[in-house]
Amino acid sequence: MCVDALARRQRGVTLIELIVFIVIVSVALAGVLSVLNLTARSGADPMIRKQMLAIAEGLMDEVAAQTFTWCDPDDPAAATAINAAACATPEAMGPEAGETRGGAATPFDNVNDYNGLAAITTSITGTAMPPGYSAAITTVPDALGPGAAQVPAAASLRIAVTVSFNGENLTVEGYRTRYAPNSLP
Ligand SMILES: [Ca+2]
Ligand SMILES: [Ca+2]
Repeated sequence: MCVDALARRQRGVTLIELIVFIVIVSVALAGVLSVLNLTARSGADPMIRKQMLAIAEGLMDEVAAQTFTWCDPDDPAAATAINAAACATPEAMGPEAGETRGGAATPFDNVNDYNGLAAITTSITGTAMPPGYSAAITTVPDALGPGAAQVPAAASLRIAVTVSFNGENLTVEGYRTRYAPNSLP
């Protein structure tokens, strides 16, 4: 191979070609970055979403850990009742008279006591949530599962915890079934 041919083969790229390449890549990159920037700006702040989720999950655990008895736990029939008709004081939807969340004398003692609780800004022990966050809870009778294996609405509550921050809402839903209706707190 002559020296001339070897030199041609090892020519590489010229400065002009390199500059054109850089310009094309820059334009393409600018396009991709502007889309990413738009997505990041219009999307919710991930830190806030994470905080909302943590609050919602904490409240969901609190509600689901409650008993789901037919009677108010103070009712003498609470440990034996097989339906609400067997109770002098059935556990009705929402809190019974005088009950408050985490109250010293008559605390919430059933999953359904949380139905309609709103403007929650503390944990059950009174620890304040971060400023600006608040939550609301509903518990709605809702049949769970398909066909013959279905848990009837009387024995299944759909719990919805909605956490709000600065006009944004995040809802976490879960089910609590009446699997131990005579276990008392
Ligand atoms: Ca109650
Ligand atoms: Ca109740």
